[in-house]
Amino acid sequence: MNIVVLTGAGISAESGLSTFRDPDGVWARYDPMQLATPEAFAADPELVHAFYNDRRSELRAVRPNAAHEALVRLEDALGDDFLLVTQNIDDLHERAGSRKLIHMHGELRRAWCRACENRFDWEGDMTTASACPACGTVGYVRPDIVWFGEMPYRMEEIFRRLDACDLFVAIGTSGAVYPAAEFVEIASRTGAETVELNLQRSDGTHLFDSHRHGPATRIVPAFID
Ligand code: BJW
Repeated sequence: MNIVVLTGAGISAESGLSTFRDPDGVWARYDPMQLATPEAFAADPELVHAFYNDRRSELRAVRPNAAHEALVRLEDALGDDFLLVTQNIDDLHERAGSRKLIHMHGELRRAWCRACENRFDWEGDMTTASACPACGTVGYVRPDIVWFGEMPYRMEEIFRRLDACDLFVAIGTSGAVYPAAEFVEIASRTGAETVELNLQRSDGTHLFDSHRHGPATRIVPAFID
């Protein structure tokens, strides 16, 4: 059985990271158009750096939970027939032990130099005075994160795996952001069974063949084990 799993912010909620669109979510406190677009970064890079510096330091204080760990057991059982695609920019999947993982919206702990186009690991704060470790240029380093209006990463590979999968499982995502919101329909069209595991009904629940609702740390291990 070939399985593609898509995760969103809900899988990391019980580790202590905020989701985006819940009442206490990131976008209830901040305007995404002022922080998560290339235009926002061009207009006020220090504001955008400060937002991601805070989130990078939050990440250091949290740990993977039972849902991240259950996905590692699924990967161990399926090998090459498994692919995990996450919209999350945290690194809790890899800290739990996931290896076959695509960060389609980038990673908080990675940086991208717009002068030399290199991408590299990044710890600590990033500012407009940060120098690229590859080319030395100052002022061209940005978080390696996919903002609104930018192309998510490795989409060809993701679409190919969705076309070939037998089971598509979405975990902890509202289905509000494209192209990830369309994955369920792509998998359905090619005959895959589709399952939603989420705290509550999402915008896309009706698109899935079945759904289980509850906290990820309970419903994900129960589904997998
Ligand atoms: C729990 C839980 C618990 C809580 N247990 N569950 C078509 C139509 C309309 C618009 C567009 C369109 N196509 C493109 C667009 C524009 C745009 C878009 O989608 N806008 C919408 C708002 C309408 N999309 C883009 O710009 C994307 N680029 C693009 O499409 O390029 C062109 C392209 C076309 C075709 C193919 C390929 C490319 C880029 C999107 C970039 C998103 N970036 C962000 C922010 C950056 C990172 C950051 O700062 O962190 O990524 S936005 C934010 O939303 C973040 C997330 O990854 C993303 C998804 O959110 P997620 O994970 O679903 O979180 P929530 O909060 O929404 O939901 C959490 C869920 O968990 C809830 O349901 C809870 O109930 C649940 N939950 N606790 C289980 N304990």
